[in-house]
Amino acid sequence: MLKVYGRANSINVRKVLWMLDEIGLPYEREDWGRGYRPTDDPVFKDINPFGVVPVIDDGSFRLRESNAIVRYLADKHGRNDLYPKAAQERATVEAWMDWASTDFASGMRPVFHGLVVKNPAYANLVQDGAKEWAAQMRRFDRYLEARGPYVMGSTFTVGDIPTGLVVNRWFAIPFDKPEFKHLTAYYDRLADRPPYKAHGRNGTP
Ligand SMILES: N[C@@H](CCC(=O)N[C@@H](CS)C(=O)NCC(=O)O)C(=O)O
Repeated sequence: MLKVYGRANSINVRKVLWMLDEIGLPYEREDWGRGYRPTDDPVFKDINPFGVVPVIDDGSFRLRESNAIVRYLADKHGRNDLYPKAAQERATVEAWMDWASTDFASGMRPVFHGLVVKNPAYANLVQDGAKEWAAQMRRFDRYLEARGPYVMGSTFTVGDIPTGLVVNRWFAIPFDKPEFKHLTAYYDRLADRPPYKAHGRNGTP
């Protein structure tokens, strides 16, 4: 059976768990990371020398990097509906995944680590992070209005997975934030999917 290494409250592990449920694939999971066994444990360093979760074992094949794992699972299980084969569509989905893990998430990190993890190193960075995050959300809200309802338009794809998890954090972390109508509708629309309710909009920021 496929094995996932990583705590279920990690935003990056949640991408993988969400995808596994989209496919309906059974898996086992081992807790590693903050609050559990540390990722600098020599046992884990052997699993992923870079010391972060998630990692999967699929038979004799081991893979790290959440977005790569999501795409691998889609390909392996023939889910071209979620990860299109055509080069231009595929590249566009990948661009969404890259963006959601970089620009879209960069303001989120200080807000999350400052307010949720309560790491004092982030305390002075929360305000600027919240501003940057809101600017990204405003752009995304406008995009959804013009070209939604999903990142690729009319259909849900793996491009919505990293994006949907950042959006969950936006709503699940209590802080002073602007309201965005189309973003709220996106958050509600994703919640129609049981895998998102299980691993995204599940009460955990
Ligand atoms: N680029 C990596 C980032 C992985 C990452 O930063 N994982 C965090 C959790 S979200 C981690 O392992 N943190 C250390 C810990 O939990 O102890 C990916 O997308 O998989």
